[in-house]
Amino acid sequence: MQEKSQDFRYEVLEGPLVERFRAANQTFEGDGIIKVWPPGCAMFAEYRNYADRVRRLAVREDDVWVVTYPKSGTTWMQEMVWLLVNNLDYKTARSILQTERSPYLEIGCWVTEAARTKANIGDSVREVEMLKSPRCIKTHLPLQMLPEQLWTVRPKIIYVARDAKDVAVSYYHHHRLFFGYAGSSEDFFEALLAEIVPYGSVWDHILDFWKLRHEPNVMFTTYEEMKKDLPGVVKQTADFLNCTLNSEEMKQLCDHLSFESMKNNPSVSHEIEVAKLRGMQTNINGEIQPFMRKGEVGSWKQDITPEIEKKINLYTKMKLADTDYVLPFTKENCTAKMK
Ligand code: PPS
Repeated sequence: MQEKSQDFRYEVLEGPLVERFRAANQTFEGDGIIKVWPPGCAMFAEYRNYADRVRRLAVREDDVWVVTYPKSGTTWMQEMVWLLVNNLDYKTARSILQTERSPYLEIGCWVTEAARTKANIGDSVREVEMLKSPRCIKTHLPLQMLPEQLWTVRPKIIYVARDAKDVAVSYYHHHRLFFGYAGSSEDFFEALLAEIVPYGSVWDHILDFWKLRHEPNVMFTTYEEMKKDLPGVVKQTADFLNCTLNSEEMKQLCDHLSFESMKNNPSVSHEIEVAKLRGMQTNINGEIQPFMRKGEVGSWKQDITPEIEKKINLYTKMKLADTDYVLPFTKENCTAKMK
């Protein structure tokens, strides 16, 4: 395991909360979770083998980067972007997995190299390096861990934010699905608030990109806006990517991007990838919900207790104090001028 880095310091996290979280995630290996400094972001321990390579990645001018905190509508935006960039090629979109068309830069760090080799999972950074242009790249990395060249080459970057409570619930189910998380949802939410889950603080992640939303190569939108006005976000994204759509094309794309359509489309529903990883999981009680789970705004109300709700509200208030971030998420708020 590489411990030294040109740009980062690593801290193996310890303590009862970390131990409980690590043990509950049955497929976490080795050191489990580390903190990467700067920015002080919790990450899979294996990321030590990726950090410098990601930071030095050769960025291309015609790349399109979809950047999000996990569970914020990444897959949805990736599908929109890939189709816009590839002349609405539905045939390829349906026949080749999205994970190949629009790779997840750092997914290799989910497991150790040995486990990756055993499960026949490739080196994700290498896959991105080998991808033909124009590349559509997915990443959940926070700003300070992204390739340096993003700010010299300046490709298009699309950031999607989602309300922290919906993220929290979706991320909890994600851990059950992908990492065999067998702890309680309360423990998971406490871990999220303590910023010891992979990718750390949802609000720090969002706020860093919120500050960049007026950069000409950055588009900032939200899951909530996509739910409220999908054609509006498709139009905004198409304009951003210099694509034009007639009304028939717009309708067909919005149909393809509907929750029902994506849920029933194995190229994007992640069913195939889940099946590949599920062999590594054991002993999870209760129902495991699919990746395409609910696709709603505000469904957290069914899953978060009033006590946790209060804690998340307080956390949100603290993180948003002294910022000009405006809740609730609306198009107007997203495009509001910085103070
Ligand atoms: S990941 O694993 O971080 O890449 O997940 P991500 O794609 O960011 O987020 C998954 C959540 O997005 C929902 N989703 C959708 N909602 C509405 N419409 C469409 N087409 C759509 N596609 C994905 C998915 O259901 C997850 O949210 P939850 O709340 O868990 O249902």
